[in-house]
Amino acid sequence: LVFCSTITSLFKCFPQGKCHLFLQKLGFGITSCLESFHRKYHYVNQKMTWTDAQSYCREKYNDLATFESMEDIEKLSRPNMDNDMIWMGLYDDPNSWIVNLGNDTNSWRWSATETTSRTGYDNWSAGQPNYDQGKDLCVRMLSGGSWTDTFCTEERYFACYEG
Ligand SMILES: [Ca+2]
Repeated sequence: LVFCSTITSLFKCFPQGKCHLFLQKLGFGITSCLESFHRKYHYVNQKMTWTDAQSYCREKYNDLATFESMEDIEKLSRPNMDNDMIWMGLYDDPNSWIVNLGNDTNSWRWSATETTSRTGYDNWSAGQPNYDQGKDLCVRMLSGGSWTDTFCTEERYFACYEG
């Protein structure tokens, strides 16, 4: 959200003609912001392992959900009584594990791109990710929207997205 509002405020200075250079440098950021604007999220009311959920989303929509801002997370509509944790499209490459998810080289990958984050956005719960000796390789989202890494073989409801 901060990321997108920064870009929006830069657009406001455009009439004075002073922001062309900034906008060129932020071109990639704008693309990401617009993609995020067009995203639609779908809650799937079936319990599956992370890998099966990924296959389901790839067949019916684009992929397991990518979230690049709190605004993205707020777009996902979940059933009122759902306090369960759900699968989202983030997973870990155990060969290059490091604790942080940033826009630098690290082990966290979005399913949709098979690459690490473009924006560096994350919403980890306190103390997460904790890797658990290499067994926590898939990411689930709590009802409040924060993330924890866990076993991929758990069967959970999940979120897909398109756009
Ligand atoms: Ca964990």
